[in-house]
Amino acid sequence: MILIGQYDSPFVRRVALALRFYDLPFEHRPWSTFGDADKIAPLNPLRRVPTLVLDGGEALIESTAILDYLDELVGPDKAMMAERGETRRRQFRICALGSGLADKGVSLLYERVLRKEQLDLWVERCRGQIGGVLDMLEKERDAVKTPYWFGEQIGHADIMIACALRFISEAHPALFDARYPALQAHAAQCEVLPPFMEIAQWLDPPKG
Ligand SMILES: N[C@@H](CCC(=O)N[C@@H](CS)C(=O)NCC(=O)O)C(=O)O
Repeated sequence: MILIGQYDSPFVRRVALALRFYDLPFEHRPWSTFGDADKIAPLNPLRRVPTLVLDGGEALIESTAILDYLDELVGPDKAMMAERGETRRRQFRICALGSGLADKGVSLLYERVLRKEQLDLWVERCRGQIGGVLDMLEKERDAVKTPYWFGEQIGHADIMIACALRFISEAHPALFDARYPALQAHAAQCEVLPPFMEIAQWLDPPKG
């Protein structure tokens, strides 16, 4: 398998981390969505990452869909997400809040680096959405009594949140601060794990 995209993307990173936690070998092509768009386009006309190219040449897109494939590959005993039922729904909700948080962080970053003049309406909306999600996640993480969000083992939800938090803290440091001690502890706990230390890249934003 070939994973396309740089590890400063929270979405690419969550996929790379799942591959590592599952011990699935992969090649990495750290192509930039802007600088290497022409190389990505034949595989994914959206020119977005992550894109995961399977051994037969099929290209999977969207981190959630890619993880769904990987979960199927490793089987339900090893998968970092429940197979069905209420736990799966709750896990998907946390993943969705985390990926939405990352999405809004990316939008806000693009607004800053790609536009000559920022649109206040959009900036304020993104900031409000990021703050709202962080407030909700902080309360919920604080109430969790197990080491990870859904028990003793790390799962996709933990990884997504940690990847989103690192991205927000690098792209928008003023938005993720001491108001969020439970989330800061969650991020710190994940970032010291060997796969997180290995699969990491300082943010390198696109240039306008
Ligand atoms: N929902 C997508 C989001 C992926 C995404 O936003 N990737 C960014 C990099 S962090 C990207 O490709 N940006 C270029 C673009 O959207 O044009 C996923 O989960 O895979």
